[in-house]
Amino acid sequence: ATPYETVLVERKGRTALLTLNRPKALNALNLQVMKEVVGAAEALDRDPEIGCIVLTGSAKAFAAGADIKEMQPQDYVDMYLSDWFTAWDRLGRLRTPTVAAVSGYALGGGCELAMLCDILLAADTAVFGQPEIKLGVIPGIGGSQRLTRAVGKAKAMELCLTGRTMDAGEAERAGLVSRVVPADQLLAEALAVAETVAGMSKPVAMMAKEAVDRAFETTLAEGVRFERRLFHAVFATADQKEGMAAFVDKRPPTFTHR
Ligand code: CO8
Repeated sequence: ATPYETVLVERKGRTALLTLNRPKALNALNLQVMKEVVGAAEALDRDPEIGCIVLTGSAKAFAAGADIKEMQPQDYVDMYLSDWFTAWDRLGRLRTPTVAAVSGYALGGGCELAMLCDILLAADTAVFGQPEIKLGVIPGIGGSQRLTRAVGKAKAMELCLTGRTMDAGEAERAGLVSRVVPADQLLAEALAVAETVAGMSKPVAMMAKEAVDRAFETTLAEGVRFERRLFHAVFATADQKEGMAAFVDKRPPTFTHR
């Protein structure tokens, strides 16, 4: 039995599936959802038997944003003292690869939550946007930064200033999502991607994730240096020996995640 009310946790082999479960509020992200999703994800992140984490919502809504009703009465000092939403940052610091499977609305905090994941798969029904400005606020979980890095300034500015949403096709063309799949195949596809990732050497997958993430944090020369150090380091793993031996022997590798 899962100890959480707003997120369901399932394990399928080396893959874990987190399903947001606040259907009446279209998975609006209140503080309870934040605490539970981040708590569940961090517990899975520490588990060596888990190689990839999938995060999904419902068919209608991945998440329709931060909970507007919860935020409405807050004032500046409330928000500042509690450092409102700071725990979401921890989701971006997980070391295990993550996949967001987005169907329906991914608006505001929902779009930001999807962008905190490593691989973003969209159903053809997905709708992305940062409509906060229509409520008199701005993105608060990294949207102005991650959307701009993902789709470039022109589109990010338009979305953040007008609140216009993007459908799945536009999101794919803009580089926000890696692929669009028919809605009824989204979960199966996301789990298949996760199983593929989880079947790789865990330490090597973690290093690949770290290396790609570094591209957003540093200069090209420093990023390449960082990659080169990790590349050299993978030769200390048993899985590099196994992966290359398997290729030479023309057989599938059996990684031990060491
Ligand atoms: N917060 C709270 N409740 C919500 C939210 C939300 N973001 N979205 C939907 N709900 C609730 C509705 O109030 C409604 O509840 P009830 O049945 O009690 O009236 C229920 O979910 C169903 O919603 P609708 O009836 O509106 O469903 P529709 O199918 O008619 O419309 C929409 C779906 C278009 C998604 C619509 O619900 C909508 O526009 N939602 C709000 C989208 C939005 O503006 N999101 C951005 C929120 S702000 C944010 O995410 C970032 C703020 C950053 C703060 C940072 C602080 C540090």
